[in-house]
Amino acid sequence: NHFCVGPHDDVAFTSIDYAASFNIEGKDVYRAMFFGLGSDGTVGANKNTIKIIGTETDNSAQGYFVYDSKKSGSMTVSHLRFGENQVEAPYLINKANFVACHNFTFLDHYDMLANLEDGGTFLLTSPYPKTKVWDHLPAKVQQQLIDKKAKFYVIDAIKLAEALGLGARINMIMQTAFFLISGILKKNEAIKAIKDAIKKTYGKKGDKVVKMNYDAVDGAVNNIVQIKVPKRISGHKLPPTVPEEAPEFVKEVTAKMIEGKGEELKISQVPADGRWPTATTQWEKRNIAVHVPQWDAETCIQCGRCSLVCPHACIRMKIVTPAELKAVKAPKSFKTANAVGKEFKGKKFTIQISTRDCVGCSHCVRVCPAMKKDKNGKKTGESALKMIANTEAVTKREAKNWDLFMALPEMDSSLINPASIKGSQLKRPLFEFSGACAGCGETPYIKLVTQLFGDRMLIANATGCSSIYGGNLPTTPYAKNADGRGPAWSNSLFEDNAEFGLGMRQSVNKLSYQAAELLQAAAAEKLITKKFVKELLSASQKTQEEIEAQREQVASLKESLSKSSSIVAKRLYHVADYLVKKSVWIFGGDGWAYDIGYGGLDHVLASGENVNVLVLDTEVYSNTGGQMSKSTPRAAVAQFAAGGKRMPKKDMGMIFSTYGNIYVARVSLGANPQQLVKAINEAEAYDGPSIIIAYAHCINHGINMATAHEQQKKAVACGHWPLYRYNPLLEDEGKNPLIIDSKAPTIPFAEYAQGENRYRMLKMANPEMADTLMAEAQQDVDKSWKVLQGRLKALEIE
Ligand SMILES: Cc1ncc(C[n+]2csc(CCOP(=O)(O)OP(=O)(O)O)c2C)c(N)n1
Ligand code: SF4
Ligand code: SF4
Ligand code: SF4
Repeated sequence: NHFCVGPHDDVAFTSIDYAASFNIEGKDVYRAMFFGLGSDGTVGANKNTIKIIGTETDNSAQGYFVYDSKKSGSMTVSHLRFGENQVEAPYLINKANFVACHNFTFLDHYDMLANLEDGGTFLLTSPYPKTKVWDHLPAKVQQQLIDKKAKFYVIDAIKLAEALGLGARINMIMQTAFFLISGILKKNEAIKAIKDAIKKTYGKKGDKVVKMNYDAVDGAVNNIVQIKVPKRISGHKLPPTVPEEAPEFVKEVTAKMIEGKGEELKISQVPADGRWPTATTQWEKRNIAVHVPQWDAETCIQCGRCSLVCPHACIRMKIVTPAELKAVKAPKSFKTANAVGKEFKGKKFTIQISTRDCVGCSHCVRVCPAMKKDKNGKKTGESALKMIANTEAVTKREAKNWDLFMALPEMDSSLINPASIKGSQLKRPLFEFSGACAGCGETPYIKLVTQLFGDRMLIANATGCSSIYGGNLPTTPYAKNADGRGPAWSNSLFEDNAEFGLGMRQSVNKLSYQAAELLQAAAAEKLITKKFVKELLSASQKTQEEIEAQREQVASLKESLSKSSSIVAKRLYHVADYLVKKSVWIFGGDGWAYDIGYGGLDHVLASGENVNVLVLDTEVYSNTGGQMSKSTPRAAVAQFAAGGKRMPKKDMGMIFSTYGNIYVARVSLGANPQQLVKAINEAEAYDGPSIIIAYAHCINHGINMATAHEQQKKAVACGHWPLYRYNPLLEDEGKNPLIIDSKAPTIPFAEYAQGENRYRMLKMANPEMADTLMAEAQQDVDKSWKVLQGRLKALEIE
């Protein structure tokens, strides 16, 4: 009656003991475990392996796949069993014949050989040559290999995949290596079966993709190396999961979950009310990038673009005084340059990369406009940032430099203009190191909003990618500044998010009205002066300095209230913080905004309340694998639109701009970052509802993510994504409220579309339909530009 198996229930005491090594498998069962890096294709490859073995042999097969909710870059563990008889084992593998590690850095973090049985096989992808690999293993792993008399194989799958143009997708190489080493199928049979599976899986993506994967199979055959396990222990000690200086909760609870041992936690260790500490991604340091950027201080023009586009907040900038640098004992490897700009005269500018949080997407490098010059003053092809190998030496050096950078003081906000790219990037992001896909198009927008308003913002987040990487476990990316201030974040449902945000706004309003009333009552009781009440209630809180000034006033109010035993003083003390202006944001994807949450969104925007909506428009339901939404453009292939979408994209910005009292902006980070920063500042400053619709590239578009910003430029250049701002305040000033921020289309829609597999796929599958839809999509673009121009004219003030 009311028992549980697994969780350690020290609250209601319902757990019962079980034997962790319990095993009902027959002797014929072969057990293999694969430790992959999220989105490297390991899980997909293992699903194919099951199909191959299930169809090509008389074996039965079983697979369990374990992974967390990070969109990519975390560890996935595949548990595969094969047997001559029916495999019936409804639990994870605890003794494996074969263990494969698809990422070398995992060895420092996860005890994957604990499950290898004596005499079993260990396959490792390693960047080191045969003669050197042993000495790079942690001592614990060396000892396990020796004690278990393991057979040890290595392959440099990453180098091979890169040479073949597969980037980080090492799945085919590792899958082939598994078949060759395990001997489950004869070599030739295995190769043929894998290639047949490749054709089935990637056929739709075109011959080039199929050929690359065939080459990966052949490459694997020639590159697997067996290493005789030496007797000597020469490796390093395992680093702690999180550093000593991490908070207690992180050391006790988060670290266990990072290690993949969350089931060992006691129920009493988990927060009872569902509130989870923020700012914990900083302790994770996944160090998963194969390549990381390196900054050239001399070439840099200090524009801030690299920091703005980084989806993971790993590249940051600061301006400090030489004395501040001296105070933290900056070594030579800590690079600085003289700060550009009159206001920063005599100061030093620095850019720092957290290489252990970087995911190697290369966006920062690709947007850097500063070109290095050769001796003759001629521009070389290299910018102020370049990708270099993320070696142990780089990790060590940059880890130290990062700590030092973080110890430097934050910028004085009175010296920066937050409405400029550079100014916004001199502010600390309060959303960092999320588990979004490498190069995600959504996260830079969120990060920017937190840089501008994070110390006083509340976020209602719709379900979607942003709720997953935003409220992830084991760690959460919303962070705090040195004063402990950061965004308060919550996710309700997909369908009620706008209303959820409206509720936050109304609660904040109510609490600040209460504070205002109590201020009057406190003055009546002579706890404070009437003058002080007036100052608090009439304070302008438009700039960061004014906000800081109001915070100081509130702090002194609380100080005087704390000395009083009056009921009014006690009540006011608890709501006094609401005298500081709060910024309420509502985040969500297009599936939420255009479709499922549209009714609520319309209601909330029409309410006139001061809420800010940010739509992260990937033009599909990204989190669930790319289903069509009303934002999906005509001609694009998506799930539920396998033959290409036949209807045009809904123009939500235009719809909301007809209300007249809603601030509406359409933005694209890649195409016009300055307009983006301006729009976000304007939307927040507008004392009413605002909506920003942001173009967000996504892996579901089938693009080379490294070139995503070039693709964003084309989306604007072809007229698919015109940039504009509709600001009702301008009308009050006697001006046209609509400002179009992009030029008339300069390239055809097809030129943009051909850069994305979501459009190309249809051309391969059904060329006639593709041509028809493409022509119609061009008409859509032409028409919407005409409508926009017409509206601009119609709104002109006579
Ligand atoms: C009512 C409801 N239907 C379906 C789902 C499943 N679901 C979760 S996230 C998601 C997709 C979200 O897509 P979008 O709003 O475009 O955000 P994105 O993932 O693209 O950022 C879906 C369908 C859900 N959580 N609730
Ligand atoms: S490579 Fe990507 S993740 Fe790394 S710093 Fe540059 S933009 Fe950020
Ligand atoms: S984008 Fe290039 S030039 Fe601009 S701040 Fe970054 S490194 Fe410097
Ligand atoms: S929006 Fe796309 S790129 Fe970003 S995390 Fe979601 S699936 Fe990945």
